[in-house]
Amino acid sequence: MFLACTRDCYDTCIFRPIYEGGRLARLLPIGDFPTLGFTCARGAADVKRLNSPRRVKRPLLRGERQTLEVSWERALEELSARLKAADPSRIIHIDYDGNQGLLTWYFPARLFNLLGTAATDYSICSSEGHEAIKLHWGRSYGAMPEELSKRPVVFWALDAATSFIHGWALAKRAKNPVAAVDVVWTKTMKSADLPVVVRPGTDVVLALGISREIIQRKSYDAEFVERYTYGFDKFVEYVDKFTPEYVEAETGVPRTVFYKLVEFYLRRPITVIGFAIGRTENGGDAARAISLIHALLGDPAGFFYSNSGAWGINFAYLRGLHVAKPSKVVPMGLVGARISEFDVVYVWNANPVLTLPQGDRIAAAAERGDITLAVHTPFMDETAEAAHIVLPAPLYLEKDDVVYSYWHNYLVYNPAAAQPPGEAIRETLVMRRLAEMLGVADHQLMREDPWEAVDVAIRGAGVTLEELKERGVVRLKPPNYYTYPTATGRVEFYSETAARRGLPPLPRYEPPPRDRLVLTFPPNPLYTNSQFRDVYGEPPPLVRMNPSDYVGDCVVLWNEYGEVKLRAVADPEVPRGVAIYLGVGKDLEGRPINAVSRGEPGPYGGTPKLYTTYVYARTC
Ligand SMILES: Nc1nc2c(c(=O)[nH]1)N[C@H]1C(S)=C(S)[C@@H](COP(=O)(O)OP(=O)(O)OC[C@H]3O[C@@H](n4cnc5c(=O)[nH]c(N)nc54)[C@H](O)[C@@H]3O)O[C@H]1N2
Ligand SMILES: Nc1nc2c(c(=O)[nH]1)N[C@H]1C(S)=C(S)[C@@H](COP(=O)(O)OP(=O)(O)OC[C@H]3O[C@@H](n4cnc5c(=O)[nH]c(N)nc54)[C@H](O)[C@@H]3O)O[C@H]1N2
Ligand code: SF4
Ligand SMILES: [Mo]
Repeated sequence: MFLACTRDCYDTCIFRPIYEGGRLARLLPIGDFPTLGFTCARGAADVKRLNSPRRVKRPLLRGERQTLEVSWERALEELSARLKAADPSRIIHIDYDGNQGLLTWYFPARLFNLLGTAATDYSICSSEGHEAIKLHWGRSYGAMPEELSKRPVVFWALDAATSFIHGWALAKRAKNPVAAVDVVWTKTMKSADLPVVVRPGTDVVLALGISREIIQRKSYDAEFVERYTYGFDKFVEYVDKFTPEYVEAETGVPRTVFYKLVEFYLRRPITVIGFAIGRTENGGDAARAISLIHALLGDPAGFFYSNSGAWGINFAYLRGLHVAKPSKVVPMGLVGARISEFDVVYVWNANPVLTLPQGDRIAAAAERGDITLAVHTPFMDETAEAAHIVLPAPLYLEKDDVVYSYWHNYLVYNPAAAQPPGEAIRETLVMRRLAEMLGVADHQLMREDPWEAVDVAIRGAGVTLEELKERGVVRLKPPNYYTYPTATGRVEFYSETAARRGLPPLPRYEPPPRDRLVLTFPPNPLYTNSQFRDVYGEPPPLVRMNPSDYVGDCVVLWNEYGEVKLRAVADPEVPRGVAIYLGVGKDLEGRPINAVSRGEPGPYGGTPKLYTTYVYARTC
């Protein structure tokens, strides 16, 4: 029996559950690939969370004066009455990756798609890079995990030592050289053989400069270029202006370091392109340009961004998109700003009040009574605190599900390993009951048993549910790296696919302003986004900045979105013009840090540019 961690994390650790006295006592990381016998601070604390005092155990209804525990019947009657009263386009569901199980995250959206409500574009994390890379490759998947131990690795916009610990361990244990590209000195940067500090939002220039140099030196793979690519000549012409001098002037990377990185690339490394790149200024364009270096090198499995599309799992089927569609799609970074378009907001598997740009506006709208906010969650988080209806959900260890990884190719059947507390009920069942109350239970989308839907969805990955349940873990086939579903059927240096959609055919660069302080968010080792504060407490309301940007030990960071008040530390290790807040959290007054973060969607996949949030600083 195996269990896979369902958190939004590259690693998707696989464990063996250890029982003592009939109760789940701990999770033992498997010694084999890909978990290598160790896990993180969160994986080590999961069992403890089963009995956390922060668990929601019974449905709650918030009234004028007090919050009451109520029966499921009463809570769902209230919710279905609100849903019935609202125009479907004024209902939105916000769900993200608090738990990556197929039944927990994906399947419940069926009901909302059937009702024709609004949905988000699921863009908060990685869609910008997915869509950007697809413009050239027709797909966004890349290297298989084992490759990280076979070749040099470049971690680009990713603090792998903190947020991708098994990828990091594979690269480090192999003793091949490691390079890193970041805007600050993270743990990864400090232990990389070649750390490269870039100015925020300028990675695209660095990547195009590397391509220019590879072309100039005639070090590209002419045979691959000839046989598999399209638009090489236009690309050659385009990159010509990205000279080492221009690269240095725009990115701040000294020429000596730039040449070292070029030489690093001539050793055919794997580039791990961090999802974070898509959350930066020019980030989608950077992802495009970085991926194209590997086309020049004739190495179509040379980059790794996300392998979620590699296995053939039919996520759209789970969400019922083969039959029904949302009436409107709102970029995740703009839900807070556009909250007046809605009457009912239903949340599961996410904590948008804290994690989305301007998520505080969702809480404010609920407080004013402008929206009905309902959330299905295992924990009393910020969204639950603001909600009118709170429904208790089981944690991943308390329900069976199927778990995939966006990094490795092991599909896992997770059996339930513990009893849910109180009256916690799984997501699929809540949807079933709601469907009955709303009179749509007979629709084909709701009639299909959730497990049957999972069986259909994973067939494309070459496995049946029966086989998966029997074996516990199934190793999936690596994808084909030599077919390119683009407009021309080739890897497009010059993207006809983009041109047909009215998008720039070549990666574009808009110089970011240099006179603004950039607030960015390297990962915090103790949490996954907003999770695990029940174990490790609140992260400190602290920002670190260069002494030349420091204005005092209490600082107000402000911009057009709002302001936050933080404790400040002057740190010469932080480059000028950058301010760091680790991960997700709040300010000194309990306001979400994301009250100031940038919600503006990126041009390709709509991901908000929150990691390049421009702010001004003043003393408190
Ligand atoms: N411990 C821990 N692990 C996690 C998470 C967590 O919260 N904590 N979150 C999980 C999730 S949801 C995700 S998406 C992944 C996060 O993975 P990613 O988002 O892919 O990357 P991070 O490791 O958060 O690191 C992002 C890095 O980008 C840098 N950066 C910011 N702006 C720029 C820029 O313009 N250029 C470049 N080159 N770098 C820039 C930041 O300084 C930071 O070090 O990790 C997962 N794992
Ligand atoms: N300032 C700042 N903001 C960020 C980021 C950052 O680095 N800095 N990172 C961004 C990124 S990369 C991401 S992916 C998003 C993540 O944004 P979210 O997906 O909102 O983040 P999590 O904190 O992982 O929220 C997960 C929620 O799901 C709930 N949950 C966990 N398991 C289950 C379950 O089985 N069932 C149900 N119903 N609920 C469950 C948890 O209790 C938690 O409240 O945040 C983004 N926001
Ligand atoms: S959060 Fe990531 S590293 Fe930690 S147990 Fe889960 S998958 Fe493993
Ligand atoms: Mo993420």
